Amino acid sequence: MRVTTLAGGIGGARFIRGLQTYLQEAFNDVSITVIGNTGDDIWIHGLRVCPDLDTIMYTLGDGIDPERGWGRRDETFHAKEELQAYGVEPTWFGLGDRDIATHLVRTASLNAGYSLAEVTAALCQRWKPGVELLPMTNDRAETHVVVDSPDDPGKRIAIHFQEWWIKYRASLTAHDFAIIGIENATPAPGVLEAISEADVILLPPSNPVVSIGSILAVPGIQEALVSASAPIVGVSPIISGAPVRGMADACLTAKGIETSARAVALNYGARRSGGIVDGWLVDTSDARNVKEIEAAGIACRSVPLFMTDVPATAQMAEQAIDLARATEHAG
Ligand code: FO1
Repeated sequence: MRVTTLAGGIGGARFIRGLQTYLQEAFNDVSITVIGNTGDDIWIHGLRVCPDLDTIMYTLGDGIDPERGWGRRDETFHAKEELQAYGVEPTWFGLGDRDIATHLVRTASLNAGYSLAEVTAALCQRWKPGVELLPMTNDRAETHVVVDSPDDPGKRIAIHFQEWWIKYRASLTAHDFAIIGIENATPAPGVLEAISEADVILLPPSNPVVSIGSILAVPGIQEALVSASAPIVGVSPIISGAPVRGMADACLTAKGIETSARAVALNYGARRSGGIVDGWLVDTSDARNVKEIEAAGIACRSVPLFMTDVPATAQMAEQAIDLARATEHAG
């Protein structure tokens, strides 16, 4: 059973953790390929940081800080404090001492000419996440957010997604998102094959705009999904009209999408009418939307979607796989 998932950071990583547990119990020969979002990537103090790739690698490799959901467990921030003492900006980014080692290895390897995909595979040799982790692209594709300048509200500026997310906690109204360089980006090696050769393709409950949306924005990836032979099932990141964590609502609003399980499903669209999903899981609290989602051509089930622990997440993953196999993809 070959499963390919697109994934962002914390929500995606936690879902894949449960997917691994379910698949290992239910199938003999299992492989998972994760196509990770790199739109959040940023240069910090000369180091290349890949938040979503690292969150997946650390979560599946058991190096993650379980409370924060990002960065390393048992972390310290002495280097960050020292940089702050020197008055060096940015001071808002939580750069951990253990985490810096990952960025030093990555930056040195990139400077030596290795691709992000090669570097990611090398880092995974230590962390052994149990999945093939591919960046969506090796090329620069950094998400920036168009906001009203805090210093000059009459002016619109684009700030890096991380600054908007961390420094401003998404409190500045996002007028739009621009992924710098995306039009020239190509899918990383293995990405299109992971889509075309999958038995099942899953969209975890990642941020539909800046995580899944950024992956879909890499030229060629959305087309590959539309024409994939595998059924494609998504898991709603919105429960009872609110994101479970993170600030996906601020992102959805910027795109004019209602913050609801139904609206996110319809935004991805039914594959039979040119979209990318054949099936969609909503939480039991959103069961009233199942009929409408089905009417849009998307098979839909309502199941518990709170990833409270690995067993609960494994049950969600089982439901997603089950729905995918029950969904006859017409195309
Ligand atoms: N998120 C925060 O809310 N505050 C931080 O200081 C922070 C630092 C950080 C460092 C490394 C890393 O890999 C992730 C980090 N994140 C932090 C999370 C990150 O901003 C988000 O998880 C993703 O970019 C959005 O999914």
